[in-house]
Amino acid sequence: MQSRFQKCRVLCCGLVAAGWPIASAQAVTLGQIEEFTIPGGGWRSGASLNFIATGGPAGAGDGYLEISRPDEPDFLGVYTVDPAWGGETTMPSDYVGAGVGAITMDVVNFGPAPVELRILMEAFDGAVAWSTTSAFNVSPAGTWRRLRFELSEAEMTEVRNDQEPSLTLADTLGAVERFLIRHDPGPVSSTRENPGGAILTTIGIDNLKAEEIPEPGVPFLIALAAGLGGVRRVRTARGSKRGASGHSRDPVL
Ligand SMILES: [Ca+2]
Repeated sequence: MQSRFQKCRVLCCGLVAAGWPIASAQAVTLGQIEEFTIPGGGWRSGASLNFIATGGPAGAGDGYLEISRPDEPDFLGVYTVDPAWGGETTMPSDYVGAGVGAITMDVVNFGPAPVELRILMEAFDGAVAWSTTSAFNVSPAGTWRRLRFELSEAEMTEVRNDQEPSLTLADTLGAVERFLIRHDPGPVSSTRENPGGAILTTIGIDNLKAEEIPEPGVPFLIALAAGLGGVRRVRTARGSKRGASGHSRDPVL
């Protein structure tokens, strides 16, 4: 029987062979940045996904990731298969232990339609999911702007928990297996597969950074750390329930 590490190695090797290199094979670390300096990096989407070698926030020679629905309106978003961002079921990423309390990123919308961006974090085979509650409205101005998504109870909403009612945001952020950035218009969506907003537009993202929890959030970090004691217990208790959620591992975005 393959160990979880062996399974991850097989998966990573397969993705590299497919021409989509994984930027790293380690858990999230405070201050890590995805600058899209090379194609790939372990990002996936049901939309058109392209590495653009120039025109990022720093201008000429600054690569970025383009996510586009150029022909027909459909769901727009991107998720990662890089364990460093929490994109691998067999290697959950511990945002709490790393002290990461926010995700910042540069975003541009080339239009023609405005987008409403949220991020979604999933754990426990997709059984539990939290989304940022409020969306950032990014107009099709074609200019880069920096967004900051706070990973806190105050800024996030539990949109799915169909396995363990006792699981908390701390449990989820302590074992992230899926990290999505998506157009989710209107009230926060409760589903992964249908965020509720088909759109025709083209956006770019760059300089994703795992930021520390701001000073006022220190008590929150302590609270999260205290909550970690339940993570292993819950994951162990969930062992027989894994795979029973019925959620696809290939989100439609
Ligand atoms: Ca860049």
